[in-house]
Formats: sequence, structure tokens, C-alpha cells
Amino acid sequence: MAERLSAEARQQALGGLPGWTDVQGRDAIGKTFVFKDFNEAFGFMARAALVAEKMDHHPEWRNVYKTVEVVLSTHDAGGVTARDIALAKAMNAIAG
Ligand code: HBI
Repeated sequence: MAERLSAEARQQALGGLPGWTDVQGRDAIGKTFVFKDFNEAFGFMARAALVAEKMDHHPEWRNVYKTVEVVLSTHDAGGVTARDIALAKAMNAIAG
């Protein structure tokens, strides 16, 4: 079971995650990805979904046209864990 990161560890991790920030009022991290169009946005989601499934760690996300708002937190731990950092890194790599 992944352990919640300390505030320091989370800030440290965020330093290496361009575009990701703390989510106000929650122990979670978030990023809004903006793509060229819906096709690109959905393609990102399709690829990210396969990675999330492989990692057994799933995003909370919302897609409106070319934007994808992502929030990551580990429900079992009640906050941000290394699993969220790993998925965030993977999403940044997928988005390019
Ligand atoms: N995804 N974001 C997130 N957080 C979880 O705690 C989580 C998950 N996906 C699957 C999962 N947990 C299961 O492994 C556990 O609920 C058993």
C-alpha cells in the first residue's frame, strides 16, 4: 500500500513535474493539458488510460473539447503517493 507523501516530498516531486500543482482543498495534484483539438485530447486520454490500467492507478479527469483536466490522488492512502507522481510523469511523457 503506497504511503502518503509528506508536504515536502510532494513539493519536491512537483518540482520535476512541469505543469502539475497542488489541488486547492484536497491532498491531490492536478494539471490541465491543452491540445491542438479534440482528436489530440482524446488520443492522449486513450494512451494514458492504457498506462493507468497497466499501473493499476487511475486518474480523475474531465475532457472539454481540446482540454483535459487531470487530478491525481491515491484513494486508498487518502492523498498523494508515489503512484500519483509516477502516473503524472507518464502523462507528461505521453503528452510530449
Ligand atoms: N487509482 N487513483 C487511484 N487511486 C487508488 O487508490 C486506486 C486506483 N486504482 C486502482 C486501485 N486503487 C486499486 O488497486 C485498489 O482500489 C485496490
